[in-house]
Amino acid sequence: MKKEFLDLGRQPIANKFLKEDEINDEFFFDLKVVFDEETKLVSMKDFVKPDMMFNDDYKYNTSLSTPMVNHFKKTAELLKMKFGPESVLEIGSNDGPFISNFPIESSICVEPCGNFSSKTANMGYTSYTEFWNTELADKLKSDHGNVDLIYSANCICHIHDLDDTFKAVANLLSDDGVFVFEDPSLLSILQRGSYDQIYDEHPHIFSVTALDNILKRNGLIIFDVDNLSVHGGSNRIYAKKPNIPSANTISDSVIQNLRKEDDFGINNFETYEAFAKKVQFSKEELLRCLTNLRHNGKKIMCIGATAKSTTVFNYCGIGTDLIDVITDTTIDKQNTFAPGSHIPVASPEDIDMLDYDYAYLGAWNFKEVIMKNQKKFIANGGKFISHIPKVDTF
Ligand code: JHZ
Repeated sequence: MKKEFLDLGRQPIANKFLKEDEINDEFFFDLKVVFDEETKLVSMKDFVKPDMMFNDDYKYNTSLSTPMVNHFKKTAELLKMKFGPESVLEIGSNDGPFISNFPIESSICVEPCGNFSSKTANMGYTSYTEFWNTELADKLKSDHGNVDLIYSANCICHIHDLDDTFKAVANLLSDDGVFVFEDPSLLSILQRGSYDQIYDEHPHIFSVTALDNILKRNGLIIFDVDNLSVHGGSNRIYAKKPNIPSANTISDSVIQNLRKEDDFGINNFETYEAFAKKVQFSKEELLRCLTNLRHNGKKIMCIGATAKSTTVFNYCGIGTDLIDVITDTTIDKQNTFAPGSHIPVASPEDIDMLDYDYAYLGAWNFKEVIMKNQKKFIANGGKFISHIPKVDTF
């Protein structure tokens, strides 16, 4: 039932920023993308073993991103107001920007990366350094009882076995509890052509349509959907147990999102074939743009050593021949080499932006913040390059 539509070539572990002695011993896999005719789910054809990506060396540190910290604070306030939960569990709590808005005594963190679960543990939260699955849910239920709010951001789409994931949630959730999770939206990705949101950590890219199908068969139903602007367009899904008296009726947003996706063609394989053509064109245009600038003697760097930029650089074959250096505010990514492309990653403080003519936006999702911070570069004639929504300089 699974039909392949996109081949993004050989890719490394997207967040595995390398020390010099790791460069010659890198793991690569074939990144192909498939569409499941039955559930309408878009997934990677072959998955990478979770512990190769999520371990004590994991580099994506949410609290270092001010816009995301603000996002999680607002989300926590909204969920408290809407549901007033007495107990909370976060799946994939990273270093705690969401859970830190809830009381220590009634909140639980699940996070497989020990470098981050130790941070929430040090803050006082009960933290399990584990992957989410039915076994862990059973253990949590016997240790703590049912939970009123289970929340997860940019994590559920990282888990291979969705049936097991949702069964585990349904088992642990209180009868009138809510499961709220947000991940990048397939519709936004198709509309923007942001193929770079596909990498090892995202074995699935969610549409509301596919989630509706898969949640239902695991004892949960969607009762509300928020369309968010974070990460280039995400969906926040609200799910609950069916047939249980609850104040939460089904919102119009569910039907509206299903209809919007159907109108766009999310249920048709042809939509994905058209997307694959758009991706190929984007690659050719980006290479043309960077190569022309280089031939004209321009110096190009990149802002944001993102997982997304790993996909772009490896799919397009971009290395130090086109981009000299990447800057990133995450200390653990600094003084490393980007996966696959081996472009050096530096602290923004160590790079004089006035030495560069162009900055490629590795973190195009933070375009406004980045441009606001680069007034001197812009005043000096510096320009930006992005491939989203189409390859362009500005
Ligand atoms: P950002 C991560 O993807 C990985 P990435 C993960 N798998 C996921 O699902 C998504 O997030 C949602 C830096 N930066 O958030 C900080 C600057 O250097 O787009 C970050 O390293 N200067 C969990 O990696 C990176 O850019 C700046 O001014 O694609 C942004 O990473 C700003 C604003 C950020 O996620």
